[in-house]
Amino acid sequence: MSDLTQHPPIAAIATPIGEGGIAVIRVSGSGAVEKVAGCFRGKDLASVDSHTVHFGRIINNDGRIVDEVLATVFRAPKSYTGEDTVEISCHGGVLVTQSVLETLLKQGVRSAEPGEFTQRAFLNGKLDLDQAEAVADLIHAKSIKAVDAANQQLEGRLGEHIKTFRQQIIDATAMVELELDFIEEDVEFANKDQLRKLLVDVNLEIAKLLDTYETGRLVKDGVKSVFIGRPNAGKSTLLNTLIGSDRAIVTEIAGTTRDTIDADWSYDGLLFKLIDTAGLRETEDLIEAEGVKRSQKAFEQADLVVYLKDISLPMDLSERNEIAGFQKRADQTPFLLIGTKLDLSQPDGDKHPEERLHFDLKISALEDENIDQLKKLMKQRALENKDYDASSLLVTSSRHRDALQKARENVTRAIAALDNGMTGDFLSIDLRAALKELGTITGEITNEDVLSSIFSRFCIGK
Ligand SMILES: Nc1nc2c(ncn2[C@@H]2O[C@H](COP(=O)(O)OP(=O)(O)OP(=O)(O)O)[C@@H](O)[C@H]2O)c(=O)[nH]1
Ligand SMILES: [Mg+2]
Repeated sequence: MSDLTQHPPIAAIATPIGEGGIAVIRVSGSGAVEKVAGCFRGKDLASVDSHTVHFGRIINNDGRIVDEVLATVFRAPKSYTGEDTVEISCHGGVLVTQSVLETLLKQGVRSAEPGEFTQRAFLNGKLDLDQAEAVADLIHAKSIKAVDAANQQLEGRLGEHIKTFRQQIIDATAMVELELDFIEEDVEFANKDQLRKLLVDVNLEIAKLLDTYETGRLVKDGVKSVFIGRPNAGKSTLLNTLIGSDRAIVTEIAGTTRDTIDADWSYDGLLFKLIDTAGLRETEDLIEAEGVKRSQKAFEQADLVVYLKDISLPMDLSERNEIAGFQKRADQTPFLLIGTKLDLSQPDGDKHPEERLHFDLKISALEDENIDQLKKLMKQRALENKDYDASSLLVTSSRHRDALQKARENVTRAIAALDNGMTGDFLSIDLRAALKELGTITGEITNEDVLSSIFSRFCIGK
């Protein structure tokens, strides 16, 4: 924990810039209360109790009233940052808010960097690093499931797991190092089996946590769902139907969509990043050809592929091969084959029974037929084979995943060293490396670069 007196006061507007009922300006650091008191007309804030709210006026150097405000005082260490903090609620006008901030800056308070309040909370031991990251995730969350995942992490559930792993590895290291002390006497690992079991168990637990990343990533970032198919299949119509607005241009001309079009869509708490693409066909048109290239690229990056086939038209052999090719290339990525324009298709109009394909669902976006089923199917397929419910702890950050993976590799190496009868000092090196990796998740071990990349994601004032 750092020395609270070392942090000079910083200030920032904590609410979005714009007109609103109230805006909040946050001031934190050593001497923060006294600095605010210097431009506050009302009770002497420097002598009030912690966690109290006071009505007063912010007055500038010329004695002019800047605004009527409420000042909430928090004394260290019982504040978000762990430092003396004042939250000033003022009228939510752009100029008023800016003037209050400027008055504070003239008192010798510095403007805060993005995320600096949360960074101080971390440096002052109020939050682990993974919890600080959860604060940013919570702010950026675009779906209820992403909010749930961030809240689990903010509660410290990930940190608890990491601390348990670390403790188990520390125990193992202690066993190894005890043996090292006796190495002169050529003592065999007395507790070799016990040590091995400890390491195998911890690796299994790390692997279980790692397995949640695939779901965690989808929950946090959204399911990249790519609509592909021939021109005129109804891809743009479906995108517009799902999001409920005319985001993409729809015409009866084949080749209408030229570029990929993205739209966020939430369904049942899960965010989908829908991507409409240019219809696939050979074309001499340079712009359309570039569009088709982009469709292929979007396909390669998809978390869910939705191939749309107009079932009012017969399926020719080349399209059939194309679908089979996409299915094969999709490999592990969930793939849905959807028949479109069900309203136009004839029940027994299939003139090519030998080319019949299994459709996951047939829909009409225009007539709203089976659209609810499609939504359910998309969600079900996206999270298929993923052991997940709302209370599951999910690893949602690639930084955490990388560290867990490296920790696991180091423990695996230690187990191999043990099996190969290597001396304890070899095991000890691997176990210490594993501990270091785990420590980077919660922030016991960190460096400036990691911190600045994490906190630069934050807004100013958080
Ligand atoms: N009857 C009927 N027509 C539809 C349906 N869905 C789309 N259409 C029509 O089919 C035509 C093409 O639709 P789009 O959504 O532009 O097709 P697209 O797949 O985006 O086409 P490109 O952008 O050219 O690749 C338009 O005239 C739509 O109104 C449907 O469910 N039923
Ligand atoms: Mg289109």
